Amino acid sequence: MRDLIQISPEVSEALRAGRPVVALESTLITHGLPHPDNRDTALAMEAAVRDAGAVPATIAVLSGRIVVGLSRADIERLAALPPGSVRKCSRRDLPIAIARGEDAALTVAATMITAHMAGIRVLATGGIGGVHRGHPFDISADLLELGRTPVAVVCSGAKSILDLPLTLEYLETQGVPVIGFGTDTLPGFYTRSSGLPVDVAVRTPAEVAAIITAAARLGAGHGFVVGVPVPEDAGMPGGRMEEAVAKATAEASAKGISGKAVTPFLLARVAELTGGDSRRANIALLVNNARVGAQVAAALS
Ligand code: PSU
Ligand code: MN
Repeated sequence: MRDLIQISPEVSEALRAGRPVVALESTLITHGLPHPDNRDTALAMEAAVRDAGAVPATIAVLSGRIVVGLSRADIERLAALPPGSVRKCSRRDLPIAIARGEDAALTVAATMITAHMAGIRVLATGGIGGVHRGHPFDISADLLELGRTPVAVVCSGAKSILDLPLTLEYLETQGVPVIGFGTDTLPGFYTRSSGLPVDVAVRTPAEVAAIITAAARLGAGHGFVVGVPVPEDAGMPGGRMEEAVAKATAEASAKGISGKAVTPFLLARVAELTGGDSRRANIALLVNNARVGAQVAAALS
């Protein structure tokens, strides 16, 4: 097992002692944000987890080995790699990256799988993948993973480049509870609300922990979406965002961009079209979600 997965001493000690640990994904470093924002944001997320009293575990595949708890040097190196030079790994890509001894970045789905292997129950990120607009069969593997792996994903909903009503329908089919943290609607990623109702609105990390604990007692194998709105001062007006998203989506279709390239293309294009405002919102919500993830992990432990 040790040549398959390596858990950093800090993370494994925390897990052994029952102290809170929060998993963080690496795709946002290699595919979600440009250098040096990616490095700064990944380090700021780790700092936010620590400030809230938990241990961060950023996860990637390095030289074909799952590493749970990247070092600062690992994060800096991944962040500086040329865009497109590492594999974006979801469930189906993991065995390929491992067998070939690659360095690879993990999506929410692959981070859930590897966090669960390590015994981590909470993951924080920006937005989960979902059902793509106009392409109802392009469904992120994140949604399937949420249905089968017991990890709570603290996020600001699904990226607003997606079809949010269909994404919620799919989560329902997969049996995934959608919890609103301080909100009764699914957050709209760059905007505080999508206007779509969640399954339950809670105000405290303890309430989230109680639901996760109840699922464990039921023997339920599914995960959770814990939706946290982007902080007030960084959120964007819905109309302006919608315009940029519609334009970027049409461009992606016209250019024939497909598969796992779609999400990175849309994120980058929307940032261009909004003069960087969407990226500022993205960074603010990532750091805030890391903090809330730590609070939930603390309530669970
Ligand atoms: N959230 C962000 N930026 C990102 C992603 C999420 O703020 O880059 C990544 C996550 O890794 C997520 C992936 O799992 O996009 C979804 O990709 P796809 O739609 O191809 O499944
Ligand atoms: Mn897809």
